[in-house]
Amino acid sequence: MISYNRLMMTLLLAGALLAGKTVSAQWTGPRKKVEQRIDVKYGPLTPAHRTDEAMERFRTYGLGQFIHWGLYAIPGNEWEGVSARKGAAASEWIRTWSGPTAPKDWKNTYDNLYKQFNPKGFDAKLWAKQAKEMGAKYLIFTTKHHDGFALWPSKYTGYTIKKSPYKKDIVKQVVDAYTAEGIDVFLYFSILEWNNSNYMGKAPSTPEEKAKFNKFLEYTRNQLLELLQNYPQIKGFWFDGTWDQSWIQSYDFTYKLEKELREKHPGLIIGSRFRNDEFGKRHFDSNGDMLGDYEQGWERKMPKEFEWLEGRDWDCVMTIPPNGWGYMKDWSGIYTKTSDDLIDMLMNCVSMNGNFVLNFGPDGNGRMHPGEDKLAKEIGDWIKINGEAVYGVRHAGLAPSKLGYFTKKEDNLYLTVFNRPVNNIVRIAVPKNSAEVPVEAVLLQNGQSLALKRSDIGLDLDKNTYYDIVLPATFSADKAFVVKMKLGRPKGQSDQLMDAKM
Ligand code: JFZ
Repeated sequence: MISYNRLMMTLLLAGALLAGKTVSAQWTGPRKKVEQRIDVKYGPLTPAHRTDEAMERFRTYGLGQFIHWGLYAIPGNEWEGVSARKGAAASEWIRTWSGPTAPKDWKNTYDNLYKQFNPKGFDAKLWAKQAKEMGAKYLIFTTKHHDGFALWPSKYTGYTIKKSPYKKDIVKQVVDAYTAEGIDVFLYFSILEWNNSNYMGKAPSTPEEKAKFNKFLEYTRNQLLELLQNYPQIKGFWFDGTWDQSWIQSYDFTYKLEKELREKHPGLIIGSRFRNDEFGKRHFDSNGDMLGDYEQGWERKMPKEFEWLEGRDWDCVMTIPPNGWGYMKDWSGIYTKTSDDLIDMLMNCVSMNGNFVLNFGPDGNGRMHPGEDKLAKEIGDWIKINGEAVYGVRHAGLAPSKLGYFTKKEDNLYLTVFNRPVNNIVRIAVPKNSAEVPVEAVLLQNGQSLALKRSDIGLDLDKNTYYDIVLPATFSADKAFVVKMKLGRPKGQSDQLMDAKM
């Protein structure tokens, strides 16, 4: 059976190949250096590393929540007892269901789902409260996914929440509720639309096509300005569906639009998935300069090495099932990530200066999946104890440890231990010339002080000094735990080891 992931990538790749273009950055290694810089007119509009308040705040989030909600929540990846797993790339892609398992006249059924969208159990305040309890500092919420259905009463299309029996503005309720909880809101917005007659995937060529697509571009601009006007509290946009040639060829329009959005909304944060340069280079322009404020390509994946990031800001958005962002009623027969998996990913991200964004897909009634409720609670319980190692921290500048992940804040160093050593010695390797070394250690969860000593283990050519922290044999933990260290000046030299003469 072909996996969702493979199917999704196949679809994306097929689209790109049909359009005669190669797929750019795949986030599988360090970026290639550009040999010679060329003149790029449609490059970045913002500095590679913004230092304003909004962006500094982005760097402290640590954990975010993604919510995919729309008409696809009604089927929940199945229809009349038949699973869409074999026929659609992901639950929120269910409109594209095809092949032998697809229901008859499925697209038409899907396009009429709005007539039954009436989530009586929806309470934005409950979601926001849960997100707060989980420890999320920002939310990315789908205002409109690829099906084009707007969860706000947009003036620019008839295909909105207003036409549903529910009627009320969902985006407003979500923005207000999360903002009231002190959680920053970012709006997910898909450019591509599957059933908008003015949209096309290929670059428009005839005058008729060009006129049509220009209408679509104007519509996109109107909707984005409308969102900024309606929900002025938002901190940014999370763009998607920007890979088609029609959009790629509209680089002059998208450049001006980004400029306009930023002018209208100072501090606005936009990721690298919004636009491309005049040579069709997405995420990074032809000179390798990032387009947008943070790297938006770490989707269901993470950099293996901190160095690959070259200091850039980034987020990692993650599903609980292998793939599938919208509601999936049936979680059986697939691996769904555990809170240990997710906390591991969270710490991996923050140890490399990234934010980890966990996706939820509420059902057609507005309720989270019971599995999501459970995970939110478990993550929240863990973060309440260990949050100090998560928020506002930076990469520690130490070589990765096999035991877990380092994070750092001022003169505090944290090691979140996922792999407890059998000898109970948490060994921290610090380069010999370090001005700062661990001088004190405690268990973050209860403040218990831990014995710490320096060990020169006598490895020839070793450039490190080791600080050994002893875990009490009586200490037991069934989840990851954090060793918090104070950093200070090294205390004098160790005794000279007897050197062999060779
Ligand atoms: C997109 C959407 O198609 C999907 O439904 C979901 O909303 C997700 C967050 O974003 O899917 C993508 C987009 C880009 C890549 C992979 C999946 N990519 O660049 O690897």
